[in-house]
Amino acid sequence: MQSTLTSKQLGVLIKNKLSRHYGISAEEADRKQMYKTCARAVVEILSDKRTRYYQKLKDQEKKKVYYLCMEFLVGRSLKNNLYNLGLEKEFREVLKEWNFDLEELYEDEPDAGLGNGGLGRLASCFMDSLATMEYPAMGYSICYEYGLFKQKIVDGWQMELPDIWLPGGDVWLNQRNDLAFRVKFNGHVEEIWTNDGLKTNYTDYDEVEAVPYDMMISGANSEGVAILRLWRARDVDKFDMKSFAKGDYNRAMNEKMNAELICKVLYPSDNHFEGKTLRLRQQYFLVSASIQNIISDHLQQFGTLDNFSEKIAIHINDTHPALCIPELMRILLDDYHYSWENAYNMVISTVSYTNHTVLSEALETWPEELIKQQFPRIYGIIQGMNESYCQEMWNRYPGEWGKIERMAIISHGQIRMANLCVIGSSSVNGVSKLHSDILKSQVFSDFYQASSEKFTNVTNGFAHRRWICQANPRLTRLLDDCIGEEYKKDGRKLADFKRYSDNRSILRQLRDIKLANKIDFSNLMDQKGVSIDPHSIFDVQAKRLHEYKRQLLNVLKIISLYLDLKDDPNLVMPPQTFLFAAKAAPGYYMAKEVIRLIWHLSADIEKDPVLREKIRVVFLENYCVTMAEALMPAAEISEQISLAGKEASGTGNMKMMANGALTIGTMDGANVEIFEAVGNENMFIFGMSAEDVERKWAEGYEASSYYHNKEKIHRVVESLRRGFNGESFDSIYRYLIVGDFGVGDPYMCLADFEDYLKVHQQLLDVYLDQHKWNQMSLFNIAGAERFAADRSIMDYARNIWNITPLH
Ligand code: 26M
Repeated sequence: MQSTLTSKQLGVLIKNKLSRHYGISAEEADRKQMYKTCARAVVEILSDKRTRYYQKLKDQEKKKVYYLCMEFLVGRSLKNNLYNLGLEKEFREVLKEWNFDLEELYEDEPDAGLGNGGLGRLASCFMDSLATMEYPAMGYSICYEYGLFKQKIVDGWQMELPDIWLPGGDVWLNQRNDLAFRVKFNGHVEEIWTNDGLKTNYTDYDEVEAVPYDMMISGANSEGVAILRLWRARDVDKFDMKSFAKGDYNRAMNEKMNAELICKVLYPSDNHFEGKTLRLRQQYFLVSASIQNIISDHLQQFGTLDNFSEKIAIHINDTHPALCIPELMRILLDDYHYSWENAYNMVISTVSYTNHTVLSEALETWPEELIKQQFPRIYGIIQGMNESYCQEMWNRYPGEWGKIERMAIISHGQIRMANLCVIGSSSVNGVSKLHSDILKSQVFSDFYQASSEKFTNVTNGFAHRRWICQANPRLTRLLDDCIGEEYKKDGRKLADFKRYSDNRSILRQLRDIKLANKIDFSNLMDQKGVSIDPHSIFDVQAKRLHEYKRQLLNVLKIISLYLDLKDDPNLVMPPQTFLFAAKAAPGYYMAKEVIRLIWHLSADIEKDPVLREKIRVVFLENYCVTMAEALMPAAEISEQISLAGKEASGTGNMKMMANGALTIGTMDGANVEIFEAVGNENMFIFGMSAEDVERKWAEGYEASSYYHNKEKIHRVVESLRRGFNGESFDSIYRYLIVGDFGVGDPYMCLADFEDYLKVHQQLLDVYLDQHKWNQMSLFNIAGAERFAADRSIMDYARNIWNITPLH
């Protein structure tokens, strides 16, 4: 149901808000004031809609899912909500009367960047689907005061600046003081015998108040509104009056600072674990507040917890919220006096877990001592779970110590969060077919043998209404004309677009649309002082910077072309622009070196008037959701070149294909399923498979032998030592050839290099055949049908959460 609000009513709503908040008329308002006012008007419309929806939800007493995630990469909200409410036209009209341009107002909204990359963006795409399809659901996360840092590049070096999003982003948040909970840290636990048996007594703890800030997310063309509940930490009035009276203001305020530190900033590492105490406190803070909230809501509705797991599913997105398992145990045991066995069964049947990475450096393991010191009661429960699980395995696999040790939650003084998740939940899934297979055969093979029924796959998806309909209106109009609008509700219908694969007029329109989007993007970059030729091929690699994603392999390819052109400036080559967008974790040396290499290579090429006619390299600063929304529709080549077996799924790959880009990539993550969807003839696959990679490691991989024996590789690697734009990249040369501990090139760039070059050349040849290229592009758009997040969510709902939409 779209909102039925006339332009006139809307005008009144906006005028009232302007007068209430600023005491001004619409004619007097500036753009920032008008943006905030429109946002407030949307919030009011959403609140009414939510009230109706929540009544329906309550009446139907359906099972609900709670999605716990340390990150939600929301991006902007105004456009998304107006689109989903079906009110864009009305807003545009009203604003025009006062000489405001809605598109310009959109630009005034800061991104809510409460996430690092794929994991957080996936969570946000899922909220859109949950709301649209009217599943009873709620998301929980932390309201970081600073989201992911803003990136600036100075002379090739990445600089990190704080992301100040709340002034401007705060209009979307509704503070709910009435729903605050207290989270306890530190202190001591004693066990005491009472008449009712053994009791635990928790004393000397510190308390922090968790206050929810709700963000409403409208479903598209539906009655649904999803709530993303973001917790902020507030000091529990511990103001030290004594110190204050003595004039020691710092000490008087001290406690407050500590509490509020918890939600100060998002940790900026992606796929890399660092055992920082504050991060652990953030995780427990999220988990404890959310579980208390879930339990209190459930009790309010049903008056008992006996039906808890029938009515509630709790999903943990990666291991970061894993402590919700012992936290739920704790409450069931200590506050509601369930037996250990009953509590254990209730927890397992409620919780499900998604794994997002197989990288060993990303696996969370926390020192036992730290957990014990921070949350002594939780520690005791983890110990109990560990003992009972090991006992069970001991009975099943007597004498198999090695196996039991691998499956234990606690080992060598470390608590392994992934094992806790697998043991404490009823479902474990990977995020693409290949990734889920690797979980079963490698990462969790012991668990898979013991409880194969727990393991399943749910391939990722993306919010196609956001990433096609909103981001690419030109393509959307063409799709609407060709296949009708049904695909907006049912992504599967995108497949109907295949019918137009021989229609020359449609294929030409596809090319025109791409060019127009490229021109838009070039103009946008022009405003930022970056000049891009919209008539060159847009070859895009946009994702977090990580060794396994192999931005370096892409650079080596570009250097190879660069050297070819230096050797023969008359070489015929269609003009290409290589666009990179990536943030590196601030402490990640090699990632920052790769950014520096890209930057200096770019500067080097810019200085050569002949070269830059053919190849240009552009590093796009500060990649974020809003930039991605402009970039995806303009991309022609999608670089998905991770070392096979390492990228759990990828989701940028899906967004680019849906916008008509062709993929050059390895058989990794969801690329494998893209390949199934479009076939070999519509994709450029190269390099080793995950199995080849395993075999190569087993045989012994020597990067230096590639360097010494392959001429093209030698030439490219040598050029790193000579350097670009006057800067040597000996660090990268050493990384590739010498290695830190004797392992050079740990992500096998050199092993895949020649095949990559060859396939890139094939791609350029195809590009010259415009008809063929457009046809391939069309097959990719149609093939994206299976990657709608709606489909992922239906998979979760049916196979894992056991929930159904409201009716
Ligand atoms: C861990 C500890 C401390 C601070 C941060 C982290 C951390 C944060 C994010 C670790 C991993 C994080 O994200 C992992 C991630 O984004 N994985 C990606 O998930 C996507 C969605 O499933 C997949 O498409 C990508 O392949 C996968 O890399």
